[in-house]
Amino acid sequence: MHRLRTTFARLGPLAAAQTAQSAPQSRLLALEGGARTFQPVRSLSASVAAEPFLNGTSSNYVEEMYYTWLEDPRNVHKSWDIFFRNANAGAPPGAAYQSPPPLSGPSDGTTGLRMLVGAQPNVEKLVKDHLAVQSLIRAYQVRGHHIAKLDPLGISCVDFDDAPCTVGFQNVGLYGLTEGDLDKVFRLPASTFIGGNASALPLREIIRRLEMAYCQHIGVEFMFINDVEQCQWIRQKFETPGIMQFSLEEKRTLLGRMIRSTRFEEFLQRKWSSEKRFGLEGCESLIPALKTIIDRSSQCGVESVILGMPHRGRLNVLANVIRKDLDQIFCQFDSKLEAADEGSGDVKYHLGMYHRRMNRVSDRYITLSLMANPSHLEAVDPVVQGKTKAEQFYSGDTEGKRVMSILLHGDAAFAGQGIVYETFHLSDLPSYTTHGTIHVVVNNQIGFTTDPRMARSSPYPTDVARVVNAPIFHVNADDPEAVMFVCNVAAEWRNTFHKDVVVDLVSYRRNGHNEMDEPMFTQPLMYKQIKKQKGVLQMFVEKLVAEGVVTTQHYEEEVARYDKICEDAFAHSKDEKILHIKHWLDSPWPGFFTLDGQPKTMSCPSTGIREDELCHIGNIAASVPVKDFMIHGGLSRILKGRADMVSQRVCDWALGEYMAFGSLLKEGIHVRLSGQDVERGTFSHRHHVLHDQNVDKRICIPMNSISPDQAPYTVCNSSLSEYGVLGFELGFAMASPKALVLWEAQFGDFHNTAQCIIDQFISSGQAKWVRQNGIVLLLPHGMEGMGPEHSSARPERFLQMCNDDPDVFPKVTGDFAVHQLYDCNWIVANCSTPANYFHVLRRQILLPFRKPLIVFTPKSLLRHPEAKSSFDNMLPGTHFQRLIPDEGPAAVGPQNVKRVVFCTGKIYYDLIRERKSRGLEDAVAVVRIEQLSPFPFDLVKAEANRFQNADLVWCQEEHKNQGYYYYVKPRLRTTINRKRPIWYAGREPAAAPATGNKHTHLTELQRLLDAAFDLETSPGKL
Ligand SMILES: Cc1ncc(C[n+]2csc(CCOP(=O)(O)OP(=O)(O)O)c2C)c(N)n1
Ligand SMILES: [Mg+2]
Repeated sequence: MHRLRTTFARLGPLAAAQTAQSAPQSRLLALEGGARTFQPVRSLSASVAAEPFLNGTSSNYVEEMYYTWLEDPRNVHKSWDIFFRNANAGAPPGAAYQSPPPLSGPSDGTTGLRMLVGAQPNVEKLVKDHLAVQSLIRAYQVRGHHIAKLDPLGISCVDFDDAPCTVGFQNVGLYGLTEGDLDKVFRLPASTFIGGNASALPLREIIRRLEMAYCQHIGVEFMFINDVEQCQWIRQKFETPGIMQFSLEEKRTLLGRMIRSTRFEEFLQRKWSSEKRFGLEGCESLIPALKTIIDRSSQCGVESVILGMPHRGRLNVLANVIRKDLDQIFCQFDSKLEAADEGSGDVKYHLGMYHRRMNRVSDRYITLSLMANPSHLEAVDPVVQGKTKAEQFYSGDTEGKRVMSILLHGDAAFAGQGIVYETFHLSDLPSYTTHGTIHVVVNNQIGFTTDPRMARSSPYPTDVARVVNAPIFHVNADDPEAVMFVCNVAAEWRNTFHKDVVVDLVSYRRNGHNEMDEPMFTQPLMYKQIKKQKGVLQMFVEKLVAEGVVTTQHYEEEVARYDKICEDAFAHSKDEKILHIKHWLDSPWPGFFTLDGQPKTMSCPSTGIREDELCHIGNIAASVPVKDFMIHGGLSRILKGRADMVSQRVCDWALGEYMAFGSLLKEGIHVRLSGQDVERGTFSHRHHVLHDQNVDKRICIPMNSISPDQAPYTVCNSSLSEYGVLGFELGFAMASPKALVLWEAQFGDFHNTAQCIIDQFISSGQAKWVRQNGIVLLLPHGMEGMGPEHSSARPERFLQMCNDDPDVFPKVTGDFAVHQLYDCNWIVANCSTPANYFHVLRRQILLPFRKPLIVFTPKSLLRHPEAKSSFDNMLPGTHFQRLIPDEGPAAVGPQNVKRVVFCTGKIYYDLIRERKSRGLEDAVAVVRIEQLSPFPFDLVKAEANRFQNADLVWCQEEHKNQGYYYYVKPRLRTTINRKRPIWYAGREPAAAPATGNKHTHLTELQRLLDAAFDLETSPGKL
């Protein structure tokens, strides 16, 4: 909104000028400022001889006279007035000039002078011509890219909806100009830089320069940008005559980079001709493009660059941009090498990398990291953004001057994947901005076998970037100098405006989708053309030799030198005996592990805290630590309720969370909670950000007032995105192990739109890429009669992906709980008490390693009078309870217990209510499994053994094909060694997670409670 207003104000004067059509022409011209044509000058060349006072040296003076006359003819001497009237009226050479009247002549000053024609009609023509030229210039700026020679193959199918071309010499008629106007001189408007030092040019030259700027190998899309200053900046970068020139040194460096890029792929092709590598052939200039961006950014002060990219050209980027040792890359091709690390590992074109080195161009150190990523195209985009944001945050880089990201994209994926759009929409949000990302599209005009006509509905693959006003630089990738030029501009843009920018490398794909793939099946004509296409390196070196920049001999020596580097590395790679995925780590955590990458201990201290700390944090949670701050009356009651709880030494869910966050902050751990409406909390229970009821935008975050040396607390409402925001937070959590990063879904079921992040990164990231991550997912879950949506966070899906073996009872030795956690791929918990929630959050940080944590969180329990915890359960010595045994009468006389009902989460409260109403408190024990995965085999076994005479029941409120049933069933059976039957009390299988009918909901609930407590009949067998 703020931006819109600014834009409107800036557009103001222009709008006024546009509506001033009825004003006298002279005034109109004056309003247009410098945008004026000067007809006498354009007739100069023809009339110099006839009107000798018009010559090169007097032209400035004549021009000034002319403009003064335009503003008001009375401001100049009568002789000039007559001259300009006649000239404008089209007087032939020599006829416009009349001798000045005598100074003592008649007062009107015109007597005796020959006025050829009235000035009015020709001033109109003058205005029209000037506007026409201005429109033409603008047309080039807006649409020049339509006719730029972007496609190296010359077969481009960019579809502009058959809109006719509006630029070019042949189209001047569209603007009311004629061929005869081409040699007339026009004053240039302030909105162009094509003149250089000249303020006026003949129309022919204007067009020529515009064609040079906008219609060669670079197509610039930027005129949709709302900010006038930004548009001017771009115009200056592309229009200034002679701006695209490089020194000999720069050209030679560029050649060297092209050699490396090209010969690297050729080397791999020679050595491993039948291996998939997703080579870069056809877009080799990607390597100099990235190197140029990095060099320029480094010169501008950037110290760390985080890259995300898909498969195409990845090995080349690792080798020639990040500078991974070539032997390390080559040994990845050796199928006989054994893996040194646990886990699945990943294919070579998905692995990441981290490297710090000196940048030779800037003479400064720079850290480059390429994030490991799954095959799912574009999924890594938000992850890169999150990691970049975190690095900026932890290094105090509030404006993104030192840390930046570069994202690479394929043309088909950039247009097709919605996550690209979600990521763009994070780019300018205060808690998510990385202050500008440089996007580079490897636009090879094909996606696997699909050509752009079938792959997108927009003309360019890059149109999605327009939503955030990012300028888009299309460039013919067969022109390395043009590529280098736009990459420099892109880096400067990012450094100047700290906004996103796109470089679209229009190229082709010389091979099929991979090296084994036959492209002629589906794109025969395109590939016939490609076969004829000379390689970009060859064309470039021919050009440089012709220009005298290098000799053929120099070129050949350079090629031989690089080939030898590859050969030597290949020889070394044979010495490698074992593959270390650890060498491909993209986010090291220095100091967190031992030098061998192991946890420093294998135990976890108590997660409880002192009573005075609980009270202090509780009181902060109940206060408004800012003077004269008026909060809402309803909130005052909530805060008062918190204060009462503190005095009674109890916590509800929100206060338990407060205690966990507050205590970690006090211990120097940064806490970041992100998601939709998390500041208040979907269920209006959290209220971490208070709003002054009288002052707009005045807010207060009491969590940041816990202690003067605490770590900062970040709580941020996110955009309405799950995929993008969860990916972002995952990336944020990757940067440091000393932070608790949480993402909360509005309702648990919405996590399914982020499934890709969960499947490809969270559940399997460590196994694939040996990197750990302690992200926490908070997923509101529970069957509360609210219908099929909003009820289930789909625990079954998370549990299905757990890696603990259901059929093997583990060895219980040492600190079993910690070892189990170390071995698991993630932790799944369903806490039934605020204290346990408090402990599980704190344990995330106090563990000597990091694992993702999935917590199913309550809705109605947030306000349930019994869902409260005493401070006693949070004091030093206490810890997270993986299982909460029955502590009532059943525990006192276990031999009398007839049934043990195992359950998890909210159903516990329904069960104990029902048990009480049936008077079965000593006959039925209710045991809560709080940590579902890794499964607490040891504790479940102890409970089963305790109640030897009881039958065993698994009770859940979810439908049988959902919830926990299929996960706990084999594990319970393994625990009791299949010696006792276990029964099931729960809902029948169903397609939808819950009924939409309240009555049915209650009937179903009662039925499952009946099944759980009817001791005479056994429910269905598990
Ligand atoms: C989300 C997703 N869907 C489908 C695929 C399968 N796939 C792999 S590469 C590819 C084509 C990608 O085309 P483009 O983005 O233009 O990149 P290019 O391969 O041309 O470099 C497809 C469809 C994938 N990897 N990820
Ligand atoms: Mg493509």
